[in-house]
Amino acid sequence: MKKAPFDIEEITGQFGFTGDFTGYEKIDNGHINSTFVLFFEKDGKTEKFVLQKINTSVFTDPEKLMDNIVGVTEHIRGKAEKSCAYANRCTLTFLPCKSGRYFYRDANGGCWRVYVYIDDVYTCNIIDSAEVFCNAGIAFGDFQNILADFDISRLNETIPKFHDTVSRFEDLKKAVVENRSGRLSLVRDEVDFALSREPYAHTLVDMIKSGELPLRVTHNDTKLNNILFDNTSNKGICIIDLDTVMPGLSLYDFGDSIRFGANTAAEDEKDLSKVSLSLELFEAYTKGYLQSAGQALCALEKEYLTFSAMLMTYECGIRFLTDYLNGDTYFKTDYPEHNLVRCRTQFALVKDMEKKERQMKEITEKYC
Ligand code: GN1
Ligand code: MG
Repeated sequence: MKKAPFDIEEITGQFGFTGDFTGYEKIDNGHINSTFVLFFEKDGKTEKFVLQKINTSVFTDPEKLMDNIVGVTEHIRGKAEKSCAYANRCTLTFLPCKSGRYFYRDANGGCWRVYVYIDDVYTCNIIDSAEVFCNAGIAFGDFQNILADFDISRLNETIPKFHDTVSRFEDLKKAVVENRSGRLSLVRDEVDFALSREPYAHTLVDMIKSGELPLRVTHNDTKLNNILFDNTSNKGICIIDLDTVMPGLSLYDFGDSIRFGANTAAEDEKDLSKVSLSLELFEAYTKGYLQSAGQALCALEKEYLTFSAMLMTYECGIRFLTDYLNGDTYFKTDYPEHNLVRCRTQFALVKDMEKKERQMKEITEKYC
């Protein structure tokens, strides 16, 4: 077995695994934390756990982070136990370490947490089945409904101003001025694209300030690969990656789902001719999401669904561009141009959505 990037004896001692460790797999889905599945043999059976190394440059206060996550998962479990036959598969179960906390800090400052692996599920990075994407919409809509009565004041702001698009826009302008990576001359077109759409950045932020849009418990990172789909039913049974659950706008969650899941290409596709907004997938998600969350949404939230997809895509493009200019200090990258490639797909998708705005609006109106 190749040497693991964690000390299994130390981790086992902390989280109390009782089987024999037989190996691990790395999961390469996220851009921030590092994730591994651990395998143990016990009484002739295989037990699996997920081990994550929390990125503490991004999540600087793991205590507050885990408070949010444990609070939210307990709330979901409490409701699921009353209404659902598979309550232990509807949310994540985190294990405490020896100190009783839900993360363990090693001698080098590394921060680790563990949850029980949920079996017989799959995740997707790209989807072509409208039916499964409709199920994704239902799953994120349900997530919002279940947490509608969770006391928002209990939530810590794990990353301040996370979807504050005005602040993200200012971050980009600062990165352009500082040009820390020396790459500015390579990205003039992308910077111009971002700057020319500044009004986008203000739209929702202004409506929060004026009190027109309500803050809700939101996931804030509703990528398709943050849903576990049941192997048999194809239903989205469990929402994962709860690090950014914070007060926010329902529109952030809707928009980010469309950004990632209704794109006909991967987030880091180099061939921009493959990037487009699938109206079929957009319709499927809208239908599922409004079916489960629609009743809770106000008229203004419904009116801005299409805009939110454009905004979240624009914001994500800005974030990748900012990181490229800053020298790739935030998102994990596989090669030097990775953030620029990701930025270009996002902006190509924004352009395509701008062309399809009228059709998108017709779809949201149909299901509202
Ligand atoms: C990051 O870790 P991951 O891949 O789920 C990021 C999201 C971005 C996303 C872009 C904490 O999510 O905000 O939308 O990459 N998470 C954080 O793919 O910044
Ligand atoms: Mg994440």
